[in-house]
Amino acid sequence: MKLIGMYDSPFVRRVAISLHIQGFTFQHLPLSVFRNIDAFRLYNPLLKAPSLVLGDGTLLSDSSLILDYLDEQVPERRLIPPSGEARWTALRQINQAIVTAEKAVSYVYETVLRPPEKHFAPMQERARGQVQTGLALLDERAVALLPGQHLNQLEITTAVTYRFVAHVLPELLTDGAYPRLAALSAQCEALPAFLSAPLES
Ligand SMILES: N[C@@H](CCC(=O)N[C@@H](CS)C(=O)NCC(=O)O)C(=O)O
Repeated sequence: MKLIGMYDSPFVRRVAISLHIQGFTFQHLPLSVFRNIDAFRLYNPLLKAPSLVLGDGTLLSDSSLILDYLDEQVPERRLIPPSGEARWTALRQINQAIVTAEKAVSYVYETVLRPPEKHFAPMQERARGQVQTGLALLDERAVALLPGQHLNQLEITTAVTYRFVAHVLPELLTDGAYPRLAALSAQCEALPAFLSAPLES
């Protein structure tokens, strides 16, 4: 399996961490969707990260689709419950983390990719506010890990989202703004799976 995309993408990073936790062997190709367009296009003409190329050449793109595929390959090590109320609760909560990460990515696109003369303050403020709202929702239910606890996808995606926001919008996290999230993030970032996919690599 080949995972294409950079770990400064929260979507790529949550897939890499999940692959590690679920015991898959994979090759990581740290190609940027913006700086390595020609090379990236060889794997995915739609230029979306993450892209996962399976052994038979099948391309999977979109982190949720990839994670669903991985869970099906190793049912005994699933990271999202297979069915019922537990599944829908997990998916609903994971979606809040995903949207928070998407809005932080939007903020980067608005402020870094867009040239200064094309900046539009209302869109920047909107994305910032959505990130803050998302973090508050995630913080309400973030719970510290118990020693030796197996991670699930909600914890992985929540921790990856927090770390990404810490990277791109550090000013939102001052003064202990999200204490439960900060504690969960610190615990997760010390784990081998998270260390195997460093955001700044
Ligand atoms: N919902 C998607 C979001 C993926 C995404 O937006 N990835 C960004 C990199 S962080 C990307 O591919 N950007 C290039 C583009 O959208 O053209 C997922 O979960 O995989």
